[in-house]
Amino acid sequence: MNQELAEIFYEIADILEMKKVQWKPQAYRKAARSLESLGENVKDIYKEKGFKGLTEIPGVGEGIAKKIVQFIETGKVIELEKLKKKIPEGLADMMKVPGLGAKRALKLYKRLGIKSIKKLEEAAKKHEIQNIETFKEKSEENILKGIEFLKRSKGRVLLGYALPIARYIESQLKTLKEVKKAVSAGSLRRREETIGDIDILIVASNAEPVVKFFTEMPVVERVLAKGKTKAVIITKDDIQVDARIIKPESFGSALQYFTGNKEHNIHLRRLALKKGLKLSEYGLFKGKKQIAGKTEKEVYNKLGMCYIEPELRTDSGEIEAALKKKLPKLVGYDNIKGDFHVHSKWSDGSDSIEEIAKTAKDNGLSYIAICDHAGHLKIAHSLDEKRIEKQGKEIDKINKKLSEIKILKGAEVDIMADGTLSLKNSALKKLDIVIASIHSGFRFPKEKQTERILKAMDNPYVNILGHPTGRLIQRRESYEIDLEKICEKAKERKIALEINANPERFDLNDANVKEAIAKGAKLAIGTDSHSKTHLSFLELGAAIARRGWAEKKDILNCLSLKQLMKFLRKT
Ligand code: DGT
Ligand code: CA
Ligand code: CA
Ligand code: ZN
Repeated sequence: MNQELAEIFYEIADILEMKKVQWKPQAYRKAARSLESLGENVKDIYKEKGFKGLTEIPGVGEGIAKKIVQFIETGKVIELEKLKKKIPEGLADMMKVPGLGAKRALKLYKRLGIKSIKKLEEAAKKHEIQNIETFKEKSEENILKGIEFLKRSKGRVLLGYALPIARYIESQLKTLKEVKKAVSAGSLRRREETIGDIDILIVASNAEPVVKFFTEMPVVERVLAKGKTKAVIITKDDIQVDARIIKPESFGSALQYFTGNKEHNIHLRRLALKKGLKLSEYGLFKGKKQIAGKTEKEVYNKLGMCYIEPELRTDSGEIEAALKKKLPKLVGYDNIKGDFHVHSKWSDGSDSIEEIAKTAKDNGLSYIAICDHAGHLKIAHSLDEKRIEKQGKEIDKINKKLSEIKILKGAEVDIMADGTLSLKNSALKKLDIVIASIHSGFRFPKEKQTERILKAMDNPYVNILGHPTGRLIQRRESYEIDLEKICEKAKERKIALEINANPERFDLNDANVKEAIAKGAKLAIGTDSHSKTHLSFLELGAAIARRGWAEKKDILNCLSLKQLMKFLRKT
């Protein structure tokens, strides 16, 4: 239900944007983002706390709450139906093609009458699009890539969205007296950026009541399968959840097997066979005798290697490293001391600095950087020099008031087309921390884009390069850059590359992180929070770092405040 609603709100935002409506698109997107990261189903919230409960969801005002109620009651949001009537069917789908977007989709419709993804694909293949102004041969390639991309991502859910739901279901299951353990395995446990389905493993004293409970939970929309020790359901949010009841003696090997991934499993099984052993979800066997299986560690150790963290299990070198006992000591989730990228009410966030700081403190952080949009761009209520001064004074006051947490004065400035920044050095100089990001001009050719970023990184006050590749998962591919050069520059200039932990971004991603570390660059995890509830994305950022084989020394967030201030000071 939450995801469906989020998609409806994204769609409304896209259409409104196409119609050049101001502000509203941002409000809808904010609500959509918030719904996506909500653990509880809006339907349940409405049931328990009524209309008021809905308005307490960050980013949801009365207007949007009404639309949520409408959807709960009728399965529709009339606003979207109305908007859609004004644009041709299929055009809304076209707008979702990464690299095309709302405006250009509309242009193709007007000029070529294209109003479906199928027709779009045909036109691109027949090279009919490159003749339209602002489109080129390259655009056709990009459109085809975008369509492929869309087809691939269909049916998968963002990790940041699936994780709270999985945890919620685990906690529900644990309320049963029969349930000893309930753990999510699969891609979710590996912290992949998107999840096909959630796989929950349960150890229980008696399977029958557990299966009954699982298939009758309030979040269940449909039951796809129901057996003695296995069941499959679809939640109201349209996520498939597989549950299996496992015997305690094979819990470790089951967890190992169902965590995967498939390639990692196949590689392990091959190694087992070489040793004359047999590995399955039931255990590690020598002939008929089980020699391991109660814990995962036991399984890995008996195969002659050290334990491999789930985030690394992709068969991309981790098994070889584990055999040689050369795996990195991964950065831990509890090593993360702060957040570098937080927006407040001062720009386009929804909470005050004090509220955010209190939540951060409750979450156990020792510092956060308030980095609101700054500069002369009209987007997102950017702060000018004067407002930055004022904000600084507010931060001073709150810092005096709150102990145990330090708020750093920061800003997220735009990298302009020519590589200059949206705020003058005289203003940047006064800040503790500066993030520079690209928010426009995504389509520059690789060389120009890279030059632009490198130039921005030469600015003496930049500390972090924000969402370095610009991609949005399932929605927009990365802009073209020479990441290698950027990593080298980052090292040289003592600039950290951001791991933007927003569930839609994950930017840098795991593979990029690995590359950055190899090049000697440091990384800075930032949640890009636009609400205090988003601060919890920090753990997703840590997961990306871990998937990228990062150690503590690679991650700026592991520094103490004192060490950090030293790093940020440039001479
Ligand atoms: P997903 O759900 O598409 O995001 O990805 P996974 O990795 O969660 O895949 P899923 O749910 O199909 O299966 C869960 C795990 O079960 C998978 O990671 C590894 C294991 N598994 C599934 N199919 C096979 C298979 O054919 N061979 C082996 N060795 N393992 C498998
Ligand atoms: Ca799965
Ligand atoms: Ca599955
Ligand atoms: Zn930001």
